[in-house]
Amino acid sequence: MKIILAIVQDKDSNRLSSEFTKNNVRVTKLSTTGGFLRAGNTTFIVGIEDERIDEVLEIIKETCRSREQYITSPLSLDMPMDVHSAHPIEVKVGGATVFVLPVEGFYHY
Ligand code: 2BA
Repeated sequence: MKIILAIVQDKDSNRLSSEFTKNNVRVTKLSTTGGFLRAGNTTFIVGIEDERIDEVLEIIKETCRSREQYITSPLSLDMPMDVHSAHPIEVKVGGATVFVLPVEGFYHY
């Protein structure tokens, strides 16, 4: 068994939830915040048998899109405000950032 942690954009999270449910993939959703943009995103925790990992990765890949976002405010509150920080910077976010982790034990009481 493995744990798949998938960080996705909020805009894709409902569709991804539905796809997981439709394909009988059990999942837990967390509301998370990206450290760089400091904007909300969604982290899915999926506990899955080894032989279904590719199937789950394919669902994520097919459902999550990458998008351009623009940052117009300074990224750090410690950063002094100057004329340069007012320029919008383009950042490409997603489709999904995915980690696959080993599981030592699984108990369901
Ligand atoms: P954020 O940290 O808000 O990052 C949003 C996007 O900003 C990133 O998209 C990337 O394009 C850019 N970015 C992040 N850090 C940067 C930096 N130091 N310099 C320049 N650009 C930077 P993604 O790479 O698609 O990441 C989307 C979200 O996935 C991230 O939101 C974060 O919540 C998570 N994430 C990405 N890589 C991670 C990692 N290695 N560990 C933990 N979480 C990660």
